[in-house]
Amino acid sequence: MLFNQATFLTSAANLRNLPKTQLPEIAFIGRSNVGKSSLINAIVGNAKIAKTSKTPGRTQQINFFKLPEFIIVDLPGYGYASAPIKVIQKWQEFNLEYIKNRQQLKLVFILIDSRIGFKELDLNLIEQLNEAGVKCRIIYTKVDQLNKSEIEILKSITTFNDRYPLLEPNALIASSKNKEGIERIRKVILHYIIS
Ligand SMILES: Nc1nc2c(ncn2[C@@H]2O[C@H](COP(=O)(O)OP(=O)(O)OP(=O)(O)O)[C@@H](O)[C@H]2O)c(=O)[nH]1
Ligand SMILES: [Mg+2]
Repeated sequence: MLFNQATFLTSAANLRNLPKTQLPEIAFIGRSNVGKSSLINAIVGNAKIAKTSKTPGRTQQINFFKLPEFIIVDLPGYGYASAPIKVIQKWQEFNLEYIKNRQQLKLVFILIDSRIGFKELDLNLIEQLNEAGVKCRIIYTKVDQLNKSEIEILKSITTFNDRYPLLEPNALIASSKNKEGIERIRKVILHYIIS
């Protein structure tokens, strides 16, 4: 299967170091500790490819993972992180520079911790993605912490789309722990890299 052929390609801390490929890219962004790196590992079926941590702010550069036909991008988290505020602001500026300048970026998954919900920074991000003309889609993470009816409620949420036309209406759900929702996310990725 295509997904388990992922390999680490490179890390970048500024625009000059972005990999010079034309392959389509799918990026994952969200608050620190929301589960971005864990989700990437679950999607590619390799628990060690993206470094995960209990300490928020683990991913401090943009990490690129290469698959045969596309690239998965792990973006540094925003919100709280165990790093000085100036350093965090720098990652955020770089995240936005990447998002605004990357021609081959097909979709940004915005991860929201299903137990916490949306924060102001998440809404700011959706706004900025819309201004940049980049499609985005919500994934609620860590749904292994919810019961069935709470999960059903999350799946039925289709808000914000009238305000943010580039936000795809149907949110996805995921658990890196019990792998719920992972196959669906793989299908969605394949859809966007060919569109
Ligand atoms: N219960 C549960 N915990 C999870 C899940 N995914 C991640 N975690 C935990 O959440 C913590 C953060 O996970 P990461 O994948 O490192 O989060 P991240 O968003 O990459 O964090 P930064 O790189 O710091 O921005 C770790 O302790 C993980 O074990 C999940 O699906 N379920
Ligand atoms: Mg990470």
